[in-house]
Amino acid sequence: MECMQSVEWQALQAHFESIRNVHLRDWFAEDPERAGRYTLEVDGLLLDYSKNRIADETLDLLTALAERAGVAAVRDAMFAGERVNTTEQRPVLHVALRNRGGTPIKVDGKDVMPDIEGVLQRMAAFASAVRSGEWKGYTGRPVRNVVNIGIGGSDLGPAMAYEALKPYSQRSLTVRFVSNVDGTHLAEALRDLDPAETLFIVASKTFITQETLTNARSARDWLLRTLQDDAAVARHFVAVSTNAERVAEFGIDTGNMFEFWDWIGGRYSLCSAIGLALMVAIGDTHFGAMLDGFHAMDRHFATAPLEQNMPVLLALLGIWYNNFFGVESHALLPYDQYLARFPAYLQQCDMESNGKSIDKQGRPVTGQTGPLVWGEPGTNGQHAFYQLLHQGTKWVPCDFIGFARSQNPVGDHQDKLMANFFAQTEALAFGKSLEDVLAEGVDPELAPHRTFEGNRPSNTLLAAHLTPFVLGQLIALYEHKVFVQGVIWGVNSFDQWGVELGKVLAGRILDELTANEEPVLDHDGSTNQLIRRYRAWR
Ligand code: G6Q
Repeated sequence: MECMQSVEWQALQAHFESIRNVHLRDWFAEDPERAGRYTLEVDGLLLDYSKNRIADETLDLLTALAERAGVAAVRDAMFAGERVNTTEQRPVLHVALRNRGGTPIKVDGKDVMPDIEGVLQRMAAFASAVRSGEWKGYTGRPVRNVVNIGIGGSDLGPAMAYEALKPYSQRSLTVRFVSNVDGTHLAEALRDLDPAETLFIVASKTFITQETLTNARSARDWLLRTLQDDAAVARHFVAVSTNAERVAEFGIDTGNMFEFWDWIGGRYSLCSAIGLALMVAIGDTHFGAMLDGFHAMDRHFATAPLEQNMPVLLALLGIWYNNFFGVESHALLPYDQYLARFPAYLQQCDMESNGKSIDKQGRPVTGQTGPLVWGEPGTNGQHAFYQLLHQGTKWVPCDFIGFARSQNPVGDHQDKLMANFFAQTEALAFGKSLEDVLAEGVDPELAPHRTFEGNRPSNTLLAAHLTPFVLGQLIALYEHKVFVQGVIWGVNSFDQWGVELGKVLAGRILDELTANEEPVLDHDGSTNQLIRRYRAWR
């Protein structure tokens, strides 16, 4: 029987009815130990989850649900290389990419670690050659610009991590990421670059993705317009892919290809060769430190008891709000400008993984699955959408992510940033009652507008400093959170048939947009009309 029909689920439903109206103010007033008890620290990453609408019993019941779902067994199966991606019959082994302990991990009886380590070594040698200037372009000049061409899972990870770890990057290199098939993206990325000093990394697992191949072809044309010799391509293009045949067909020497494997999902591929642009930017030592952070969280996830397991806790809290309180979204609010792309990255990780309505057995699920995930860095968001977070009719559970020390200790900026960080979680949880507002002498007519009901939950993740290690921990934390939720909802978190659909549909319409003769259109009336208008205006 699926989890959402289980007695554990029903027990949670009953418990929910009994505590749904309890206010965080009361819970904190009753229990001075609450904050300490609901805090977990793993390798320098602290999670304070006390500002959640939970009691001890909630956690016990949620843990029982995780046990019922077999979270530990499915987790162990994933780590052991079993085919937990059931609809594609593949193992799911992003954890092998950062398996720093060197223990063997087998797929069909073969240890995958030597291949993984071999590619990491090739990446490191290449990154070092580019960084030192030893890798020369076709005219003998060193590389000064690196442009990663990829989309979705082959873009968001390295693009986000490059932004996050910019202070660790070699600043003499310009590193850019081009994903959108909108020609503007490529044009703006290349407009001030010199082809003789520019290296393209074409990152595509399948090497058939329309956007990436279109951008890569146009990049090659741009290069050859100046360098005028096909032989230049070998010095200015490398590929990251699972598909050597297609890479060769495109005209990139497979000697310049960095391999990965079909048991790495696109959105889980940052630690594979997909991270090459990042490694070139920050060097293999910092890249290795990031892998260490991933690995530390992997070990914690694999070994800590469920009730003290950080990814499991985040997953269960998410389920508590999503499935029992009926909230629809989840906000990620990093108080660090370098994490500006972190919400977008995790949006893919979460929404592509658990945005499913059919369970692993092929039946419609009976309850809500993945939430809408969104967010922006603070404090910017405070001057924009936080109004709804504080006083809207719907509420949004939030994860606040902050650091004690800034990468750029300018004056008192960091203390001001973090004062806002702490104040927001406090205000969301405790609000401001009508009596308090009136006691401040506010006009009674205005007082309701200035009242905050509070009881809006949040998690706080705090670390000393945003290092490569901490970034690895944070990403692995959310990857495993999403995994645990997928297990409990009974969906396969590792396929993406909804994404495949777009890849097919666009092909047909493209022919209709570009046909010389007026095409016979048999879409719906709206689509037909829009295509005709586009053809007229194009
Ligand atoms: C990720 C998705 C998707 C994918 C892109 C790019 O999990 O499958 O975002 O990464 O569609 O695919 P390629 O790497 O094959 O070009």
